[in-house]
Formats: sequence, C-alpha cells, structure tokens
Amino acid sequence: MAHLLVTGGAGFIGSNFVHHVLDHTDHRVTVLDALTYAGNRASLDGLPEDRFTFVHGDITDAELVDRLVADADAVVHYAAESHNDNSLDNPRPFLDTNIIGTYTLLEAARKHETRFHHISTDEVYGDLELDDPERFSESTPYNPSSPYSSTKAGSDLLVRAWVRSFGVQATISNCSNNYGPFQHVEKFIPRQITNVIRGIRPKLYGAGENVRDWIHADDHSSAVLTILDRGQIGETYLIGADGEKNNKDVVEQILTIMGQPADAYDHVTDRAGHDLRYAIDSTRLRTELGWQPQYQDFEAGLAATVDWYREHEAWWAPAKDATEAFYASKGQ
Ligand code: NAD
Ligand code: TDX
Repeated sequence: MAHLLVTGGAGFIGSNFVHHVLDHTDHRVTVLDALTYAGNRASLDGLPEDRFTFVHGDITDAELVDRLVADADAVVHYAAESHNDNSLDNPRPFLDTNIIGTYTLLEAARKHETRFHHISTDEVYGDLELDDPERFSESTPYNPSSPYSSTKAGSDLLVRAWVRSFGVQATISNCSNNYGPFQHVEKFIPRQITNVIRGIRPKLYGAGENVRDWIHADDHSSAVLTILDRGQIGETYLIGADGEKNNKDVVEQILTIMGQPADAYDHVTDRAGHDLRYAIDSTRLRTELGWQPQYQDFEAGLAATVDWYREHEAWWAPAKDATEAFYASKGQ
C-alpha cells in the first residue's frame, strides 16, 4: 500500500485515475487541485473516506506543495492548463501552471526524494502528415505548435533536467487524445455530444480532416499505474491505443449513435496553427512493461460516453453556456 499525491485529480483524466486507483489497488490517494474552471469536485464524490483526501490548493504554492510531497510515497502530476483553444486566447496561465507549477513540484520531490511521475501529451512532438508511415515514438524530436503544447514540452524538459542534474526519481508519459466520462464540455467529443443533447449542431473546425489517436481515459490510467510499478527511472513512455480517426468521422459517428442524420453538423473557423495528425507508437510500453489497452472498440467506448453525458447533465450543464459563448465569440 502506498500514498499517492495526485495533482489535478478533479480534472478529466486525473479524476478517472483516482477512481481507477481506488478501485484496483489498496493505495491511499490525496488530491491537490486548485478547482479552476476545469476542475470539478463532483467528479470525486462518493470515494472511500479512509483512503481519499481532497486538498484545495495551487501547485505553484511552494509551502503547501512541500508539506504534501513530504507526506507522499509518490507524486502523479496531472495538473495543467490543458486546452489548446484557451492557450491561443490567453497563454499566461499555461506558463504559470504548466511551467512554474511543475518546477515547484520537482523542487519538493528533489528535497524529499519522492518518486515522481509526470503526465504529458503527444502534442510535444508537433504533428504528422496524413500519409506519414512513421508514428511518434520515444525518440521523436520535440516540435510543439501551440502555447499549450510548448509549455507541456517545457515541463517535460524540466523533469528530464531534474532527473539528470539532481537525481530526482522521475518517469514521464506522453499520451494521445483521451475520451470518456468527466471530460470538460470545451473538448471536442463532449462538446459535440452535449450540443446534440441541447439541439445545437456539432461544430467541426475547418474541413475536419485532422486526425487524433483516441484512447479511453481508463486505459491511460492503467498505463500510468504500470509505469509507476515497473517503469525505469529517468525514462519516457508513450501511451496510445492505435485509435486514429479523423474529426469528421468522429462527429458523424456521434450523430449516428445519437439517432441524428450523419451530416447534421456545421463547419466553423479553423483553429490557428491546427496540428494535422497525431499518432502514437506504444511498442515500448507494451513490450518492456507488458501493458495492453482494454477498450479496443472505439464505437462501443463512444456509445458508452454518449450514455454517460445523457445521464449526467447536472455535472456538465453549469459549464455549457459559458463554453459556447466563448466559442461563439471566436466564430467557432
Ligand atoms: P483538465 O483541464 O480536465 O484538468 C486539469 C485539472 O488541473 C483541473 O482539475 C484543474 O482544476 C487542475 N489545475 C489547473 N491548474 C492548477 C493549479 N495551478 N494547481 C492545482 N490544480 C490545477 O485536464 P485533463 O484533460 O484531465 O489533462 C490532465 C493532464 O493530462 C494534463 O497534464 C494534460 O496535459 C495531460 N494530457 C491530456 C490529454 C487529453 O486528451 N485530455 C492527453 C494527454 C495528456
Ligand atoms: O468544437 C471543436 N471542433 C473541432 O473540430 C473542438 C473543441 C475541437 N475540434 C477539433 C480540434 C482537434 O483537431 O477536434 C480535435 C480535438 O480537439 P480538442 O478536444 O481540443 O483536443 P486537442 O487539441 O487534440 O488536445 C487534446 O489532446 C491532447 C487535449 O485537449 C490536450 O490536453 C492533450 O494534450
């Protein structure tokens, strides 16, 4: 039994991880989360009180972070500003949380010699042509496009430097696009599902040919637990489930699952600097650490996600109008 400090545990992937850990291990979990617009305390309702503690606070608060890291066996660092469109509108919070926040945690992990796992994204590698036979691997050079992905790339490099210069016991994972329950309505899949529920037509950026490599959030969680258990200190592991789909196909699948005509969506203004394609080669994680994804059927996972949003309107409704007003102001 170990005590994990999970930063950003009230967000989408962090909350899925906390549920996964409490369901599948006997670890104790403390969540540190600032409850920004993206954090939702309700995503952590009903967890066992003897194994779960919630701390409302900021990862840039060095004194608080020091106290919490001192008390943990390992830190799993999910907290971030995570949305590309927000980073194009106002980059500053991305620097504060993704760079200074990661630095603050690393300093505490260094001081207390605490095991550290850093959660990152495939977006640090930039993008691929649609017909490129190569996928991203651990040796792909960094080439981020957006303020979001450049601050994630910066945070990854800080972790590598703290491993090499100070001997911090850290691992890094870079994962592809996640879907599943508890994802904020600003993101592509929940935005379109909740649009259809509200009678709004889905909005596709540009022609919709951009490809994302989808993985269920629960598979991301099992991969992170595997790396925590068996990952080699100082190493990076790419997490992906061979789920490449273009955005147009995903919107059409959502409409079909929800009983609407497959062409009942609008094309809207494209994202500035929009990455064309992400694709992950997760061979290393599978062969060296023996991890396998469980959700191999994207359509079934998507249908379950549609059901979740239909059944949890009280969870997402408070954020919906403000999110759509933001997009409307950008012509999106
Ligand atoms: P999210 O935006 O849903 O959640 C982020 C959480 O961090 C929120 O609960 C928020 O309140 C918290 N937070 C933000 N700033 C904070 C601060 N300064 N101090 C404390 N807490 C703070 O994000 P997500 O989609 O769950 O992503 C989680 C992590 O996974 C991020 O590091 C992201 O880069 C990475 N990632 C995401 C995806 C994806 O598809 N969403 C894919 C690969 C990697
Ligand atoms: O309304 C939309 N219409 C649309 O066509 C939205 C919100 C998005 N899109 C497109 C843009 C992308 O090509 O859908 C794709 C997915 O968009 P997002 O959900 O914003 O995700 P993305 O930009 O790919 O980044 C996500 O995956 C990697 C997460 O937000 C990041 O945190 C993670 O690092």
